[in-house]
Amino acid sequence: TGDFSQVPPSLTNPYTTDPLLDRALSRLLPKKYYHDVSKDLKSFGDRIVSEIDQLGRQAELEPPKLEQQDAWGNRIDRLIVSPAWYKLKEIAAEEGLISIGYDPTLDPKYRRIHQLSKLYLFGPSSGLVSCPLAMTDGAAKTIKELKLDEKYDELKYAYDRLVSRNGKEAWTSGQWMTEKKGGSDVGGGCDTYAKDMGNGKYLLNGYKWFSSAIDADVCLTLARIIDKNGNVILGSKGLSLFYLPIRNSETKKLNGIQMVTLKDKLGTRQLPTAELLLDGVEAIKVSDEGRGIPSIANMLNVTRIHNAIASVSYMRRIISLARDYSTKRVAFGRKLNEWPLHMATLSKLEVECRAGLLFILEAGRLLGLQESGEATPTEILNLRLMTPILKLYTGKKAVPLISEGIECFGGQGYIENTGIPSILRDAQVTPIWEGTTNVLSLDVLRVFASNKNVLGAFEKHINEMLTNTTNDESLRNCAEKVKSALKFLIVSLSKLSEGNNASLMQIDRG
Ligand code: MFK
Ligand code: FAD
Repeated sequence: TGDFSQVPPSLTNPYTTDPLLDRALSRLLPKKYYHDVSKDLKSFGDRIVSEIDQLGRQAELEPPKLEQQDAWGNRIDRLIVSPAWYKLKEIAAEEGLISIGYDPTLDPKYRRIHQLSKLYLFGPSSGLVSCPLAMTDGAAKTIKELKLDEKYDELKYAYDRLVSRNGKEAWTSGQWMTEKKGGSDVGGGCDTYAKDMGNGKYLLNGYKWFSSAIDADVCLTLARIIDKNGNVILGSKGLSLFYLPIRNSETKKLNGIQMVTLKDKLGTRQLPTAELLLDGVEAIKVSDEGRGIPSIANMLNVTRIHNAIASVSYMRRIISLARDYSTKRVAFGRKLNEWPLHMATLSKLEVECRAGLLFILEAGRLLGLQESGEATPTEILNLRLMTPILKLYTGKKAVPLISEGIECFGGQGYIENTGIPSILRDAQVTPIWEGTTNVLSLDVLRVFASNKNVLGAFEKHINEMLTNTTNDESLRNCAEKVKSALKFLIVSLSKLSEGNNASLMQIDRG
């Protein structure tokens, strides 16, 4: 008679109901630190359920629009974004989602673990504000690593805002690398040119093909400097890194930028991603000439960790909802969680997701060591090596896992106003942006090719992890098998990267 209605899955505090995070943190953090972090994550988890998740949903339902002209034909490029998006940005600042990673009052060895855990809780409810946060973190890291805050007042001012906890004052940053000719091959594809104005400023002209979170305040981008004879250096060695404010601080007008169009995307619809014409953008050169790519790599290596967080947090969300649903939905006379086959399906997803979370926390641990100055050269190498692997592995796993998770809801998983389909749509970007799987695989080879010690460092790391993990005999046997497989991988990679002079493309062909 149609009078049955299914009890929907409900979102519970993502920290207190996470099956692994709390235990992992109690192992990774000293007791007092763990206590504070745990308290913060618990209250943030409550806020996600009571406030943040609805805002994320609102941002999805009110996608951004671009008004290019006013009624009189004046070019205005007015971006209209959901109020929920701005509120989420404010909450992100207040909650310290960037600042925790840089807060001088916190122990630099552990604060990244805290920050990354918080971002992991935030991800699926964030209305894609996770994207500008990733780039903001990347910009702050670049400023710190290159000591730009010590060299330029403007960058010091920007840094303080990027890491601010004041929701009304905090800034976000963009990351404009991709052009029509190349998003992977940035060196080959970059057609943005920089002219020295002689006053410490450059004027940039070019076209940026994908520019996400275009409501940002500042940006890091790449361009080719035109020398006094009008020549440029081609390839990645011709690129330098530039910092720019997106609007003039007084007039609030766009800084020589035209928003040509907003992209119509499969997912990430909450996120304003624009094509931009750079038509005389005032910018500051912040790297040595020709060192643009290695300089922006500081940003890339951080945004790639954020990407992994996004991938695994989407996995976590779909599994948590599916587990809850399995306690509510009845089929063939039993609740779904009483059917062993359904539980076996969920268990497989759990294993993958938990492995992803541990991998992220390991990256956070190594990043904390690097930033506290306590990392050994081996740990620094391992962080460099693991970052692309973490990003490519979690991104690649997320899409099929979430697809399986959607199937756990049957037909309801396919219905838009459950909010479930957007998880799959949004996750589909994680293997693509911030470097596709193949491009990151080549980055792994780049690391092997550039440093002979990386092989030993990796093996040492694996050995230490296995030694510290367990005394259980069967698990140890299993771990030994994993180790043999990794050894095989290391030896194969070592053979591939033997000729250090070979270009990556040659390695690839090999
Ligand atoms: C929700 C969370 C997620 C947030 C997402 C935020 C939204 C933003 C979305 C974006 O997608 S932003 C754009 C992201 N774009 C990419 O990820 C570009 C993909 N392409 C690559 O990663 C290429 O490998 C790269 C362009 C970086 C380099 O290609 P090349 O031209 O073949 O570089 P080459 O000549 O091998 O290296 C140049 C230098 O950079 C070398 O240093 P040296 O000159 O000192 O030898 C490299 O070692 C160095 N390098 C390259 N990648 C590095 C690196 N150094 C450190 N870390 C790396 N990852
Ligand atoms: P291509 O480089 O054309 O790649 C096509 C295929 O070729 C891929 O499968 C790739 O793996 C493969 N391939 C390429 N080179 C090799 C190789 N050497 N060996 C083997 N396989 C290879 N970029 C920004 O700079 N800023 C942003 O804010 C931003 N936001 C984005 C938002 C969204 C929603 C999306 C989808 C993209 C965004 N991007 C952004 C762009 C993104 O980083 C690029 O699309 C991505 O890096 C891939 O570049 P491409 O599109 O040029 O693909």
